[in-house]
Amino acid sequence: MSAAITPHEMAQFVREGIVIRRNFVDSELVDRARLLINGWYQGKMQSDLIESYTQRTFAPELGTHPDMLALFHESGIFNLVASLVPETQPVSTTQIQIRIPDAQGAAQSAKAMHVDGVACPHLDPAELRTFTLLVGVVLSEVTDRDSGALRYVPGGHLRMAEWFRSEWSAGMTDQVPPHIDDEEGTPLLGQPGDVLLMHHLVPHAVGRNTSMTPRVMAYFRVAHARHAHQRLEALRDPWLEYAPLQPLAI
Ligand SMILES: O=C(O)CCC(=O)C(=O)O
Repeated sequence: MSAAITPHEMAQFVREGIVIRRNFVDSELVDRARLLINGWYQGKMQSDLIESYTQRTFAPELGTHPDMLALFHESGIFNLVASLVPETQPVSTTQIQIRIPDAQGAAQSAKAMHVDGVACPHLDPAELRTFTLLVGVVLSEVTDRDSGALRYVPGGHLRMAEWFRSEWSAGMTDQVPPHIDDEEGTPLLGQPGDVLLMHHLVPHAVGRNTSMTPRVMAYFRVAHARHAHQRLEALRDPWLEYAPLQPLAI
């Protein structure tokens, strides 16, 4: 399988804001990460912190573990990313997100449609914690939408950019406009080792897990080298930070 993004995938990314590479990460890397997370889940997870883990990350102490970062740096993902965003800041941390089975009675809250880092419920609404590209590595089988699948709105990056240009202003508490909030989203179903590349502006949500197994994802947030200086512009121009896609996006 090609390590770089193909022309077909580039066109899909421009249109839908996502590309999925199936069975991309070597099973040995996936197994190492899963072993770590499973050990944490069984031995160290604190039930009174589930809301905080859900808002930020599960297993915070594993975010910089070499076996987690290897999913990004040793799998070939870095090359996929470089063909979309050639100049990036170093990726040095992992967000681990688990959707706990309802049957375990953890009362984990759902996440409504949002784009990361804009009007986050746990942050000052005027503060932007945006980035350029979200990379997700599937670490558990996800067979249907109610097994805790991430749900995304294909093409929503273009609709969000239009909203940021025309209606949004800093400090608003709405995370998305009503026409996005009404969307159910497409569930990301898959197998361990599948990789999602998703434009930061693609709105997404996540809800319940009626299956018997935890749904586990590792996420990496990739920021363009200049992102900290152009957060607002990047919300309004979806291709500002994707130089290789600019010729395709007119
Ligand atoms: O649990 C997930 O897969 C989604 C997480 C998410 O949307 C977020 O952390 O912002």
